[in-house]
Amino acid sequence: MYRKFLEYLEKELFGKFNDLRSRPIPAGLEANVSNRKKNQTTIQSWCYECAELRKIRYTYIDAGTTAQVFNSVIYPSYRYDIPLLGIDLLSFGKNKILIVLDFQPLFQEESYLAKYIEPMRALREKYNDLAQNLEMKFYDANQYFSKYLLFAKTDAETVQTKFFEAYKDYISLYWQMLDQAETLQTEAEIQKIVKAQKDYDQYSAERDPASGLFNSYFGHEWSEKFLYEFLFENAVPLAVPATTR
Ligand code: BLA
Repeated sequence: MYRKFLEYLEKELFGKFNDLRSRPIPAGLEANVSNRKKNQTTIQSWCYECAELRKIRYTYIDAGTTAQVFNSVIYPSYRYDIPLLGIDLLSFGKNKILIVLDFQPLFQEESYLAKYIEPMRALREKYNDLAQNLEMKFYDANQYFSKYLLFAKTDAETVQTKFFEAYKDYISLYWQMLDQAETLQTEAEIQKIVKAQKDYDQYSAERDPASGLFNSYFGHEWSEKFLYEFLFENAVPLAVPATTR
């Protein structure tokens, strides 16, 4: 269902960044297969880096008609303060399709939003139908999300047509923002970004609505490793009393 989204992102990356190289994924986390449910489920991940982007990761979950998920985060180099590109495309069964696409702001100050989120406004208006102001149950919409995110419950036809157009437009705008980004000059400015990206990982690892899904397919141990050693590797697992481990 979302393969063409993965392929498009991959082609863009390889076409645009000639220094793109694989970034290691910890052993055992690149892929897994589960037979716990009625459909065999596979999960596969890819990870790259280049001078401008310190971590580009994407994951595909394929449980046949039961579930299809494409999830990706692009983390810019610490020398840039631009938002992360976040993509989460989900499909469960026939009728539950959820798409989320955003430039995820590292800060919520007015000046930051004016610089990096306002440029999304025209696209958000163009794709108004895909921005449904749905309520968030897991995340806080005011942290690491922008007001111009695309977030919609939709159907397969819309995903392949209108949303694919939106996806290409948002990615193109993201590359433009990256091309125009000025490099931070002082160590203090850079350390502020290191911390902000780390905070994003911590927040995301703790809230991730997928952890239940990973647990049910791949077990708790694998899922925790996947979350804390790959998806959000700069997050530190919360201390759990030894007796409940
Ligand atoms: C929701 N994302 C979800 C849900 C799942 C995932 C299972 C809940 C769907 C539901 O039943 O309502 C799945 N999240 C994943 C998977 C991974 C993951 C498979 O991290 C990792 C492989 N989520 C992101 C990113 C964004 C994002 C980068 O990982 C940013 C665009 C957004 N996902 C996002 C939002 C929701 C969601 C906003 C709705 C959550 C809510 O209601 O609070």
